Amino acid sequence: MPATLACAGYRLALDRPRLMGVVNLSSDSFSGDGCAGDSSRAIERGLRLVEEGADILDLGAESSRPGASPVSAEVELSRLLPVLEGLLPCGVPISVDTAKPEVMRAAGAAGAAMINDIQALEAPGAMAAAASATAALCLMHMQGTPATMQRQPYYRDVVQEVFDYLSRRVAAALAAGVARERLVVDPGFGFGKTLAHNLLLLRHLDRFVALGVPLLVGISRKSMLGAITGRPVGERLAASVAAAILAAQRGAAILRVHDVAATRDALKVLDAVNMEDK
Ligand code: HH2
Repeated sequence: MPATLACAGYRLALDRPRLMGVVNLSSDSFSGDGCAGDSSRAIERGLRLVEEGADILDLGAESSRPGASPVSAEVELSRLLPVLEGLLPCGVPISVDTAKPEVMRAAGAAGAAMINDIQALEAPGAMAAAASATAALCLMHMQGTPATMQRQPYYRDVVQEVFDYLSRRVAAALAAGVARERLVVDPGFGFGKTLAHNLLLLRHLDRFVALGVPLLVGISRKSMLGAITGRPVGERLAASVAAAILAAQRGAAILRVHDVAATRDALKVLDAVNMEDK
């Protein structure tokens, strides 16, 4: 397993779990903190997350919440580029959450250090667009599309099926000429999965380490936490932090979170406990 992730001009050391802070630029993000076309507010949020300890920032201009409607590449880019440009000097790699090859190309040219694709580079032209750059690539599993994914997710063996899918996408990326040190995989919590599926994936997360590339996990504020705690999205901080720590203990290398400061503190406790073992 690579000990660092190659992200364009950055090399991200993965000797301990890293935090990816979410900056949502859409108007309908499920998490309730979308910066909807307000670039200055988004840049301010990004800078605050870096101050709080984010190791990467993830900019998303198209909501992937269940039932969300897609936006055009033009709209995505008009939301992304000013924020990406404003955050480039912040000192951490900037990831762009997109599935569109034209957005990948433009974001890469503008300095994005990671492409985070919830469709695992399945869109026509996406693999070629991503392979031709030097940004890190996150390949995520999803069953269906955001518009339909929560209607009736079905698996015979969710852990094995997600594992096999990610294994095929890693092989496809390597065959397209992507260096292994640029790859990250993500089981895609909440993307075409019931609560039972999500819990099985989290319980057996350590199995994904065998894929030989770092694991990224995003559970922060998601509806599975609402289903477990009965709390609305604005009150899921404690549950989100607990889920992040459980994922880190099972091998997650990068945690995608909305609440960086709180998760950072919890990771410090985990680090301190793990140090005692060494
Ligand atoms: N989850 C969301 C979006 N992008 N990318 C990865 N790799 N993993 C995830 O779990 C993931 C993701 C959904 O969360 P959010 O961006 O906060 O909401 P929305 O898509 O509604 O803006």
